[in-house]
Amino acid sequence: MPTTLQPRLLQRPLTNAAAQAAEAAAGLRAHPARVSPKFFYDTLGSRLFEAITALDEYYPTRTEAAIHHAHGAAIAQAALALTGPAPVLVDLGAGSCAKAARLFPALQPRRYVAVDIAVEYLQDALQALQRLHPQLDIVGLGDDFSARLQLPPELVDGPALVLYPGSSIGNFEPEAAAALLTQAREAAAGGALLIGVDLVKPVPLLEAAYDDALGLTAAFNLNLLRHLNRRLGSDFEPRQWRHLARWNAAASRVEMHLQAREALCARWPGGERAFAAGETLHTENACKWTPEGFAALLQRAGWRPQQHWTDEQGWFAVFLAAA
Ligand code: AVJ
Repeated sequence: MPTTLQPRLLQRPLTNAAAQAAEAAAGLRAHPARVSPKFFYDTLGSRLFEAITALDEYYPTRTEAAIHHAHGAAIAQAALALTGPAPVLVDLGAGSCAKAARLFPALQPRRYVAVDIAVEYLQDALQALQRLHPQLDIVGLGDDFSARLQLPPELVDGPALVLYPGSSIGNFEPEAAAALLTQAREAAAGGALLIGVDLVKPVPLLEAAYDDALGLTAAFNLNLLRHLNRRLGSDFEPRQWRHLARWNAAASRVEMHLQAREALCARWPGGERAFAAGETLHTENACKWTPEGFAALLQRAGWRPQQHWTDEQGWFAVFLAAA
């Protein structure tokens, strides 16, 4: 029998259930009400997102994959030139880990550190990955890095390649995005960043990507209410809400909201929130960038942008930056 490693799973005490429930309750009580998009990602939410990535309307995942397919060798070579051989690969919001796994052959990482808020989904993905790569040192970190990204120093014992694919950076408004990217630079220990960024494009394409014909995105958005019910002990009834997605031109972002179909009141231990008919709960921002704007954001966070790759239509970009 060959020796096989087991993925190690570390859970941050920071990702403390009570703190997250208090954060959700504070957002619900605010006017207008808002809840962080991180509350999409219980196990079902992670699965629904995975299904969204297969939709015709949802172009980001396949467009980013096509960029990696077309330029994979150049991207890996340029990244390794910054980190040195056999880097630690840090994957932020790893989810199914599929994007990182496709980079393993070219990068030959010495360790794969996968960070995600949905711990159980991450654990399942890592167990499957460990079977495919029995000799690779795999570490799962259950963490909410939206508050603060800080990796256990023993995991990054040399220049790391930080991977932040899928344009998840779009969930952060420019200020918060700069702060997270600054923390990512500190976490890279002199290495590099490979990050996927969704670009500004015609509004009908953007709105369709967040409001698909099958209603998967609507289900993904409504599932946040079920997740809150479990985390907070609230009594939201998803049938009382409708999914909204709209482009906010001034802020260059697609916004998702849940809109109350009727007057209602949600209650949870220690609080309640009444919603008028038509009132909204803001659940997500998906900020869209120009290549110039994103290069400037990287610089603001102390990164040195090296180069970026896009698809033919200029819909999505993959940026490489040096710490
Ligand atoms: C995982 C944050 C990149 O904003 O496109 C998909 C999440 N929301 N459909 C995105 C999402 C609605 C997705 N990210």
